[in-house]
Amino acid sequence: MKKIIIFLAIMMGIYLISSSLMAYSLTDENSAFVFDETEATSWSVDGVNQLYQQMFFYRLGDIGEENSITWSNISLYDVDGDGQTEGVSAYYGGTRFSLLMSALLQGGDDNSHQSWLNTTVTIFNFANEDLHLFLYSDYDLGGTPSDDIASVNLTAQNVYQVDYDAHFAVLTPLTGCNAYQIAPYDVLYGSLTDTNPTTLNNSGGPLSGDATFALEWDFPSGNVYSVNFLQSVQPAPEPATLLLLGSGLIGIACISRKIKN
Ligand SMILES: [Ca+2]
Ligand SMILES: [Ca+2]
Ligand SMILES: [Ca+2]
Ligand SMILES: [Ca+2]
Repeated sequence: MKKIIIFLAIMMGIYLISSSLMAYSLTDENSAFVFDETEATSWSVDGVNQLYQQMFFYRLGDIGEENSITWSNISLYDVDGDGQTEGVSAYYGGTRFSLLMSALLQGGDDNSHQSWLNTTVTIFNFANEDLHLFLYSDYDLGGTPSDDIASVNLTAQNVYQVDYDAHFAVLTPLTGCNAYQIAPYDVLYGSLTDTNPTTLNNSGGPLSGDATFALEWDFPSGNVYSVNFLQSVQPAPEPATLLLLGSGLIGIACISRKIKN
C-alpha cells in the first residue's frame, strides 16, 4: 500500500513541481527540517532523516471531510544571526477561520541525536461552528518505517516513538489536545483523507511497525485560541537486555507448543 502511495506521490510530485510548490528548510546545529506549503517532508538529525510526513488537517462542524492546510506568506528567520535560518512563520487565511503559525528549530551538538521543534499556532475561528484541527505525523525513525514502536504515555502526557536499532526516539506532547490516535499508516492517513468526518479514537498503542499518530484540537466558534507544542528527537535508550531475553523465551515456548498441537 505504501509503495503505491509513494508511486502516486512521485506522480503528484511531478504535478506539484509544475504548480510550483516551494521547498523551505530550517537548519540549526546538527538538524535540518524541510517542508513546503502543505507538509513537512524531512527532519534530519546528525544526517539521518527521521520524518516521512507531517501536516495539518481541519474540518469545520460535524459533517463532511477533513482538508489539508496549505500555508501562505511563509517567511524564514535567522534568529541568532549565524547565517542559518531556524525560524519560520506562515499564515492560512480561510473564509471562515485563519491560522498563524510560527516554529523554531533548535539543533543539538553533533552526534547528540537531539533536536527540538517548538511550534505555536494561533487560531481565529470566526465560523459559527467548531473548528477541528489535526496534526498528523508519520515519523520513520532512522529512515526505516517498519521497526518503530509508538505509544502514548498518559502519565507524561506525550506520544513516544522509538527505534532501538537506529538509536533514535521522538516525543510529542499531548498537552491541550482533545483527542489522539496511534494507528498504522494506511488507517490514519486514510481516515484523514476520506470523505467522512473523523474523530480520533484515543487509541494509544503500543504499536509496532509503520506507526503514525495524530492529535486533534477542537475550537468552539467565535474566538481566538493558541496551541503550543515542543516536538523533540532524542537518543533512544538501550533496550533492556533482560526484557528481550524474556520475550525471546516466551516466543520459543509458544512456537514449540504450536508444533506439538
Ligand atoms: Ca540561525
Ligand atoms: Ca525505524
Ligand atoms: Ca475523514
Ligand atoms: Ca512511520
